[in-house]
Amino acid sequence: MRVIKIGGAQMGPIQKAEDRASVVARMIALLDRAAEQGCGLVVFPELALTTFFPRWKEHEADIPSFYEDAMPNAATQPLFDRAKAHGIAISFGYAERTPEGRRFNTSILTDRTGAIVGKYRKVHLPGHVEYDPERTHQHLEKRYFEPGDLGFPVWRNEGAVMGMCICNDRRWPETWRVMGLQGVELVVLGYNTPSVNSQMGDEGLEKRLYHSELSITSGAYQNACWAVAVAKAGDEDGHPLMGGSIIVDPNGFVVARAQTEGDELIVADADMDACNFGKETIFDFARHRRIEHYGRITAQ
Ligand code: ING
Repeated sequence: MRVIKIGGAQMGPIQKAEDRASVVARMIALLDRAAEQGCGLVVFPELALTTFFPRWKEHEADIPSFYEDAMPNAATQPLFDRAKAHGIAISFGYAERTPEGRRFNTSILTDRTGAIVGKYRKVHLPGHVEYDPERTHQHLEKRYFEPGDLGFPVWRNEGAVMGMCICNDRRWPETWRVMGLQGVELVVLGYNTPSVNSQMGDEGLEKRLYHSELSITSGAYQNACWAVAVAKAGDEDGHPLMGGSIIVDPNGFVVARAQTEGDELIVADADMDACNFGKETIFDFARHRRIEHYGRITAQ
């Protein structure tokens, strides 16, 4: 039994004006709650340190102020220190600016000592580059980030094979299978998903929650791995983000689900050996896949 007690630390809204210190304090409060419950790993959302700023144009917000030039840094060091004190591994997303000025939608994974063991840069950027007046709200991730250049790596951490993806990545089966082919046992991801579709106003929240859950449960089942998907939720400056954070087992069943759109911790005991049956039978890739028929997937 390789059981990891996993915490999904859903966060409520972060307003444009909220500073990093206030956000980090909220993250530490969730971390303390997770420590009380004996968690060994806590997963935070995509862009966990700031509001979802890709909804704003340059003249509407101080876009450069939302990026981090180093990680950890002065604002986040207290979070890393608290995680180390608790002996809890963490993962969270943030906007990364490299010394060369390149910008990525990034997430990191630490071990229980607070050391960063993995970094991931979001590959599938939804939305658009130019301002689109037809949309009810903007989604300028293609304007503010480059597609990730690190692929979909996995890392052995805390006795398990772990991988990361971010938000829209979860909707693409290739994301899951590339990690599945590396033996991933736990995929952690954060998301900031608007409650309404900027191009299809009548698409209800229920449908959006369904498509998110469908993407995650399918990815977990089809690759015999655990998945922890954590939302930033609630109303950010008048723009609602959906909740729906879940923990999914290697058979695709939801074993924990957030009930609110605020700061909320969901917890599950995840036995990494529960991945073995699927990987050794129905999804024994070596035995069952027929790659001679799959070429189109990597073609244009
Ligand atoms: N947000 C959304 C997501 O993929 C989206 C964008 C929503 C795309 C719904 C398609 C349908 O969850 C981010 N940040 O990727």
